[in-house]
Amino acid sequence: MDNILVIGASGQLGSELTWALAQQFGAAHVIATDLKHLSKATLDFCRFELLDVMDKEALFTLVKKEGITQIYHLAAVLSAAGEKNPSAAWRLNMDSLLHVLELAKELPLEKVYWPSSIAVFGPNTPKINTPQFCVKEPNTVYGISKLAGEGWCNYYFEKYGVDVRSLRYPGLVGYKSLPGGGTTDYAVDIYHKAIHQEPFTCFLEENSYLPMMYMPDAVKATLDLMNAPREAVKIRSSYNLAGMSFSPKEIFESIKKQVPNFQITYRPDFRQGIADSWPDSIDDSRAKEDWGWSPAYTLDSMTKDMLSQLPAYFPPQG
Ligand code: AKB
Repeated sequence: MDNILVIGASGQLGSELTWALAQQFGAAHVIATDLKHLSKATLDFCRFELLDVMDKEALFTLVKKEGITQIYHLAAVLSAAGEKNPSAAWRLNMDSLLHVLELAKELPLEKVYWPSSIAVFGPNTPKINTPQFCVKEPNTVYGISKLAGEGWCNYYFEKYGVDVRSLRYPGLVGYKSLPGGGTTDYAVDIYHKAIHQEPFTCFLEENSYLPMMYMPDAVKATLDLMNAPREAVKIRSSYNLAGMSFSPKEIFESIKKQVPNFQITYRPDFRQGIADSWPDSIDDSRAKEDWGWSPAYTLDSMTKDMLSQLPAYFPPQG
């Protein structure tokens, strides 16, 4: 019987993936962990433990005590937040991964999941249909840490047989929680403004294309990869993954079909430079070939679902 530990469970992806894991493995077999107690309210369907993944001893003790067989390590400082404190971002993103990989080797664990990102690509990467294997010269600390992390995952797989699996997520859009510290966060914030009938100020230019994905697709991709037979997972750095690709102008137009009075202004800030260094769209043919990946949502079907689900999770104040 598998016992699952989710690290960073109260984040944007964590809060949704933890629920899906509880459905698959049974709530009694999933332990959600995060730095703050706060997350308990949104994670009351399974056990919650306070855990600072930087505390290697606490991590090892919990994993051994609970007979954990799989770790989903989701804690990270994202792109925009990382630029404000690069050395802290590097330490958290790298040290925590190395703690988990060491643990996986030592015990050993059955499987590890660790997310990478489109942030591994940089200004010299081909921008359209970015291939799985190509130049990667990231210019954010987040991107540098994700690229180094991919190298470590591949290293632990090749040298020690650790079954670690990874996806390069595009920007993720979901209605259950707010993202924090990313460059793609605008694509979530815009829906919040739309349902509250407020105008939206976008921190990216109107024609700035980025790869994006609706959360149900991201959760499905993660479970599909983790449930694939070991031999099917041929890439042990991280898989390119695509859902859709759109600009701020296109998401605005998609929302306007449902909210005709919605308004937007563009005021690009430092995050524009980060967005400019990332791909417009991604070639994920290896994920399709190796473990049968296929996304379900388009921009318009995501917009319809976001606008209908969001008010229940973020009702108007007062
Ligand atoms: C970010 O914007 O930093 C993240 C990512 C693309 O990994 N959402």
